[in-house]
Formats: sequence, structure tokens, C-alpha cells
Amino acid sequence: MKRRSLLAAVGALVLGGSVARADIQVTFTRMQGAGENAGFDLIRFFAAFAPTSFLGTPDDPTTPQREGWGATGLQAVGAIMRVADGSPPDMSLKFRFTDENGDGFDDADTDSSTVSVRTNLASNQTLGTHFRIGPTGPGAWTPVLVEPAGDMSRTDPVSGELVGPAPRTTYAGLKQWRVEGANPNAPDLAARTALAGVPGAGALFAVAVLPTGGRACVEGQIAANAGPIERIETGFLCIPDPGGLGIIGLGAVALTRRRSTPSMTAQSTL
Ligand SMILES: [Ca+2]
Ligand SMILES: [Ca+2]
Ligand SMILES: [Ca+2]
Repeated sequence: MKRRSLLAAVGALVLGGSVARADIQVTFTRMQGAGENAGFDLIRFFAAFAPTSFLGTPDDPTTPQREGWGATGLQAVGAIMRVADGSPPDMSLKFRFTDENGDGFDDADTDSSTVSVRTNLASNQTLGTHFRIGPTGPGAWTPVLVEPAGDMSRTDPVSGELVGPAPRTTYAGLKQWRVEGANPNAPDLAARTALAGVPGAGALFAVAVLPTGGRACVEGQIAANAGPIERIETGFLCIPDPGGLGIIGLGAVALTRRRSTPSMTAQSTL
């Protein structure tokens, strides 16, 4: 089967809302960058589940069967993001660099904590590639793994000299990276929406910034604050497909339930 017909088939399934009982529906939008991101595209990944889905419906304790999980928000993601195979060889993900820990050396803002709003038009100028669910701050977004390591600069306390490679070096020319994290105290309530499955609806959890026309792939796991961990499967397609649905700038990502677990864990494992 050609890729394009595969994509069409998956798109039809997801839009039909019946992909193997996937409660979390992942969609993306693609926008042109401006300002610092001129010459780049921003692909935003969203996750959503309907209030009436198995995930969003509470369990009725008076019945023996489980009616639903009663999840209220998106909480955790563990995923790899990469630029699609077949991209031009020099194509890589673009990160935002600012000095976040005040040591005089730029850090890679891998959670976009230095951009206040991540979904408005203005953020097209400033966002870098990142993963994040919900707000940052104490008890909020907590990445437990960022790979490659070294997104934050370290300096010698005596000499003030940089210890190890600079984040600007480590995060230059990256074609693939990985994050696992959760928002234990502030799940993103935007994920529970009647618009689940509509491109751009729900909670933003990842952004890929890459040269105009590039394609990004995200694969891994995602979970709400109750119910099973679900699997993100864009690996065999990557998006947006320039010859397929991606050409209109909107699309849907296939997502299927992989296994049932009684409760969310803060640290999902790939
Ligand atoms: Ca019940
Ligand atoms: Ca720094
Ligand atoms: Ca940051």
C-alpha cells in the first residue's frame, strides 16, 4: 500500500472516531513561522478526549462494570520526536536558546517555559521545538528525562567556566530527541473537550519547529490523569505528508490503546 493511501485510510478512521477505541485523539496543525522562526514551520501536536468518551465518563459505583475513568485532563507524555526520513540531509529541529538559569550561557528551552502563550499567532515568532503539558512551575510540568542530556548549562562554581558542552552545541543540528514528563499537580483540562478529534482541539503537548516543508514524527505514549496509557503512532507516516492531507495544514494522527493500566503513573516508560 502506498503511503498516501495509508494516510487517507488512517485519516478516515480517525475522523470517523473509531480507531480501536482510542480515547485520546492526537491532531496537529501546521503554521508558518515568523520573526525568529522565519523560514521555518511550526507543527503543533494536540491531545484531546471527549467528556463522553470512556476516558472522560466517570465510573458508576453502583454497577459492577466500569462505565469510564472520569479523567479530567492530560497529564503525561513520553515520546521521541524526529525529522522524517527522506528529509534533506541538513534538516534538523530548531530549538529556542535563552539563559534560563542565569549563568551567562544560553540554555535550550526544551519545555518552552520562556514563551508565555504557546498557541497564539505571536508565538509563531518565538516558540522552539519542545514537549510540555500544562503550566510550568513547582509541582507542574516535570520532565523526568530529556535526551540528549545537557539542555541546561552547568558552570564551575569557582571559575564560572562552562562544564561540559554548551546547550547551543548539544541542541544544534538535532534530528531526533526524546522527553518523558508529567504534570502531576496541573493536568491540562483543555484536553477534555467536545471538539476531540478536530485538528488543534485539546491540550498542546508538543511543538516541532523545522525548516519550511519539513516533516516531523512523534511516537511514544500519552496519558490523562486517569485511565490507560495510550500509544501515539505516527512512526510509519510522519506528518504532514506533503502529498497528502498535510497539504491543507491539518491532519489527524492514528492513536491506539496499547494496554490498560488501573492508574496513571507520573513516569511513563517507552
Ligand atoms: Ca461501575
Ligand atoms: Ca544558562
Ligand atoms: Ca525551559
